[in-house]
Amino acid sequence: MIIRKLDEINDSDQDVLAENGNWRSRRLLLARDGMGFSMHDTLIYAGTETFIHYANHLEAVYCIEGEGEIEDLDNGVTTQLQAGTLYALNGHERHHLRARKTMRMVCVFNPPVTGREVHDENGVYPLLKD
Ligand code: 9YT
Repeated sequence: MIIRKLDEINDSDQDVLAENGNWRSRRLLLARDGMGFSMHDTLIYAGTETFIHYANHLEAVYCIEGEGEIEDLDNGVTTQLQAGTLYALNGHERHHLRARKTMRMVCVFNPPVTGREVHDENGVYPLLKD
């Protein structure tokens, strides 16, 4: 069994800040943990807009604090996000993520991220090997 506490992830090498400062991702479970998915406790900072395209991953995101919106650019649909809302990018949708109040999200990735991924210039996480 694996036990993790956010306190031990904070400020470790599993605590990743986006290069543009828009988000911070505390990566609780990674590829090397062998679960088949990774799980992150992520903060999306108030007032930010981030273009994202997970071309190589499926991601489910459950908002537990804050508020904002996701604009699905492939389908032209904008959805308001608040505590209790989940979105799952089962079609690798290109999207804009905007936070009005800092949002805390539980994010699950399949395949799992290995640890240090940040978005490239196309909003994509590369597929990395362990
Ligand atoms: C919700 C979202 O995609 N935020 C960007 C960071 C990412 N979820 C991560 O690596 O935790």
